[in-house]
Amino acid sequence: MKALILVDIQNDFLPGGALAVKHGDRVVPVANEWMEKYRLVIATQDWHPANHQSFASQHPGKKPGQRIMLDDIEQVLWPDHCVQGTKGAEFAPGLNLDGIQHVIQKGTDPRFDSYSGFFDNDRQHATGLEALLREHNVTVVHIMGLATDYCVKATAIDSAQLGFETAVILEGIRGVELGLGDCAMAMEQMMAARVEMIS
Ligand code: VGL
Ligand code: ZN
Repeated sequence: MKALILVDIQNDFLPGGALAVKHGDRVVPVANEWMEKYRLVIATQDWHPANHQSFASQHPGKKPGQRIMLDDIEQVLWPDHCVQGTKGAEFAPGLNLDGIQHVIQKGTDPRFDSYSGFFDNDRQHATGLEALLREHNVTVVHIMGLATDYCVKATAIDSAQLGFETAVILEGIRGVELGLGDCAMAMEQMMAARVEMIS
């Protein structure tokens, strides 16, 4: 069984959103097209409480893009984004929600960020995505969405490390590129983790 995972295709990651990814909206038609080829489609949803510790607003004097140590893990600080119940946290307009069977929410604990759809960044809490895939006897996982250099990368590497045959859909990803070369580096890191690139 193969599954398609749509990573964080949400308003705040689209142009005009709080944490806009350049051309992020272009992954929407790609998702709608690829969805049709899978019997199991799962969307992850970045779903933060308003006091989430990845928000620069929670750290007086800090600005988005700066880094701090959070429980011994380096954390990039972000603008407030994907706050539970807000428009920014909703899935992108035009995304075919009828084609999605399950939604996995992540980043819900104010203390920990969760780039991967599988685990918190501290790797102490599973989101339930692995259990869901095992329940459906999934062996092959295809991944697309936002953002290449954060949540797509983390989800793909975890998927491969958990033993799923994992591929990323090239035309279906876009990155934040906070630093020049971040997306290229993310591609290298995914390939080093045995993630395939397909199109
Ligand atoms: C993401 C930064 C913060 C992502 C989520 O979906 O890639 N990036 N939260
Ligand atoms: Zn987030």
